[in-house]
Amino acid sequence: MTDAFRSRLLDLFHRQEKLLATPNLPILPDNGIFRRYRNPVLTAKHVPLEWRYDLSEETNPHLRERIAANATMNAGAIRWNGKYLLCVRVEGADRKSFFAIAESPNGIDGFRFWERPVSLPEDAIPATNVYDMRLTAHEDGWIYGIFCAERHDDAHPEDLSAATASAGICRTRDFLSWERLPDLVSPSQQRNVVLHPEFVDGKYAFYTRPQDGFIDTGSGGGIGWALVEDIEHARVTSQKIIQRRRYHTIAEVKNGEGPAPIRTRRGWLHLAHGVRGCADGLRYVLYLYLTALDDPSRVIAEPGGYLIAPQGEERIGDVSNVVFSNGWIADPDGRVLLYYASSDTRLHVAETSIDSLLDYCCNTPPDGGASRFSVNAINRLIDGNLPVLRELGLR
Ligand code: M1P
Repeated sequence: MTDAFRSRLLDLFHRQEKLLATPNLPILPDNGIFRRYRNPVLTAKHVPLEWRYDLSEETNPHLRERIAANATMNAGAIRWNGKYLLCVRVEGADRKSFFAIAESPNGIDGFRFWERPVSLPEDAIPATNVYDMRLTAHEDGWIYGIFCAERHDDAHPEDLSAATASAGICRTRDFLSWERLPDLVSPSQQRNVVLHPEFVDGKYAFYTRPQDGFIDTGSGGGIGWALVEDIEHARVTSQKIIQRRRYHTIAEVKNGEGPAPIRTRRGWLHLAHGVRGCADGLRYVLYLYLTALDDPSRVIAEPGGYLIAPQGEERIGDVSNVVFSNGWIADPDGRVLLYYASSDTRLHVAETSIDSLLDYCCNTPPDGGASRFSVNAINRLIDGNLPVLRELGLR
């Protein structure tokens, strides 16, 4: 190996090691509900060099990048053997996404990819693109990954952008070997499908997102709920909408379940994304809702507005003005790490707790549906606050 080659190779590695070892610090003060961290937890620059470069001087004497990584985003998340694992959507420069496991000792920094990306077995009809895996540790003992499998829609051979979206299903016990089950059979296209962690009435329960086309949810209505008898031949026979899209809300155009919900003392805590249209295109934000413990499809609290919206550099990327989440981890002590991607480009963490999220869910006024109800809610808050401020001589 020539000195020049060795020196460039070591330089590349040392630079990446420095990035991977950078401590992540909270941005303070926070809003009392969740705190952001200064650095993304994963970017395209975190993808191992041996996945991107040919490190042989013979075949790549100038040590040029051969297979570029474009983005690290929309990750499923789980705590496993005391470690924080992310099943990351890595997207190459060729626009193909695949899954790769990254691990951290604390969930905030130090994420490193495992040796190789996930080798996912195919369904009967191979997919062109796979993305956005939701991980569910199910009470049946398996860890399931539900993801979007995208294929060209051959009903429209002339239209190169015509595609279909369906829910792919796989399962694992060690994140190394994956069993592929047949895709969810559904009367409509599906994206953002999530498996509930417990049996409901003895059946597997799915959060669905019926859609008329690959992009349009159209008559789909919102986030659905479907019970399925057999996970090995999963079929949606009926689904009801539990989270509707509504006019002039953060989820007017579409919405979708985020990660699998978390069981809490007050109900199932859900994270979802809502999408609205504006002159600038689509804007994706994250919101919470709570459902009943005895019926995870019955909404019992629905705070108005968003929990997290893109801010600062998060607003810019491949698909700008987007935050998206399909992974969070609840620690035994109640800490919650919420992983969200910004603008389909990079992955961040927000730190919060079950208590904060429940308090937010149950004490944020619901969306009243019109400006006058927003003003009424603010006036009620002011009525309660004025005596406090007067007592302190601040008003
Ligand atoms: O580009 C924003 C997001 O768009 C899709 O979400 P939805 O189906 O709700 O529009 C997904 O493809 C997601 O991966 C992406 O982040």
